[in-house]
Amino acid sequence: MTERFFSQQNPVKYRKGKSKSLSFRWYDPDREVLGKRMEDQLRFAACYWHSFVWPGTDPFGGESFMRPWHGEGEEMELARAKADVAFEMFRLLDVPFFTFHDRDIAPEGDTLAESNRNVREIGDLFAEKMETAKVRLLWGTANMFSNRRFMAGAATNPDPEVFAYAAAQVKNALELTHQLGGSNYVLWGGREGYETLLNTDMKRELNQLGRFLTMVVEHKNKIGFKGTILIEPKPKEPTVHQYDFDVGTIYGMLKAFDLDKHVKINIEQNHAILAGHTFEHELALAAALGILGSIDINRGDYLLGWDTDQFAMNIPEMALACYHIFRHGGLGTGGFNFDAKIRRQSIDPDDLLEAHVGSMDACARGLLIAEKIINDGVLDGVVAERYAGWDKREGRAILAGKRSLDDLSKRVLNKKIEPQPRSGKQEHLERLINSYI
Ligand code: XUL
Ligand code: CO
Repeated sequence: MTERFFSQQNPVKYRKGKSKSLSFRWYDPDREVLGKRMEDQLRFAACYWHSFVWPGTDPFGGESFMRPWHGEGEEMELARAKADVAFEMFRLLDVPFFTFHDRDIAPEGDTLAESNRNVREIGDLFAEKMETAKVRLLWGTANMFSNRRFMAGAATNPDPEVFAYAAAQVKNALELTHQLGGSNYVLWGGREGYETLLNTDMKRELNQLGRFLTMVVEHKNKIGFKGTILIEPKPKEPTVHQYDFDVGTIYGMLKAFDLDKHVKINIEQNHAILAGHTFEHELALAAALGILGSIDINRGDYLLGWDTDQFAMNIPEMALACYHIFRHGGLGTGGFNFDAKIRRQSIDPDDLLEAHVGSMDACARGLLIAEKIINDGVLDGVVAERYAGWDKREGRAILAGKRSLDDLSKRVLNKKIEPQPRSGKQEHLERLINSYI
């Protein structure tokens, strides 16, 4: 199945200038950018679920891709065939990382014991393939949202038996991630939210979520997993209101449960938009709070109100995102994970390659633009100048808690202080940034 799935035989390469064959125009893994190889800065990952699990359905239509491993057959055989094609795609794209949910890689059994065994069996196959493949695991995660047992949430379920089941599932997925040398473990709160307040005790559910996250961190330490635990915010969908709403909400939650030193955030572009933010807002806030961990790179359709998870192709957007990521030194153990799906009509296997290559190029070009903006310090100077007063004696004293309302009132009244407004220079800066793009 592997040989015949993609028409391409050899890994996609960087080629200078225009080329008719599928090649990278901007993504040049060995090129040094901001002190590291481009490949080591961007740390691209291809995801298992959208590329190999999703069959092309939408709310109005069924399967459109008709992949061979979605047909009739023994389920574990099909899972192995799917793994062969997945690793073939990782090789052709020359991506350094991949990501998966437990349920993406192996069929669910009649009991959790059987499901766990299936997942571990395919995990062993991954380990075997990874001995000779270049690809590494960026992160693993558990799917605790597809099965109907999770319809009222996993950790935030009103039934403690569902909480326990979710805990047992995460233990298996976290241990497999550790076994495969994963750099991170992700928790996206699939159905950790509510549909209606009429049947919901929010205080209990939030406490349950805090307890669950604490147990994950405790188990990570127990097994000696050195990767980062990441939470992925999303404001809504599938539930009406999700508890992991956005970066700010998660930060508050982590503080409340004393987890802010142990957990970071995986920010997804399309989730930021659904929360009414820009991607840059979420990136800049997480960086400012010291909890920027990794990103799921994709884009929404600005005309549709749901999570379309399209491949990110907009270079100016990527440039500004890269600016916020790399001016703070990059993503550490994180990376750029393509939590992105081809459109339902892109039914040719090679469309998967086209999509990843196009988006890797858009990100690479964004990074190169960001490098120039960072190196020239264009924005740094303006921002530093704007806040300069806070670095002077009086500004520092206020922030250090050395001034009271009385003190400040006296000072303003005695010195007859009348602050002078200054321009925010927005259009000047927009013009400047455009000159880099
Ligand atoms: C859902 C989503 C997930 C997470 C992993 O919107 O983004 O695929 O990335 O569970
Ligand atoms: Co995601």
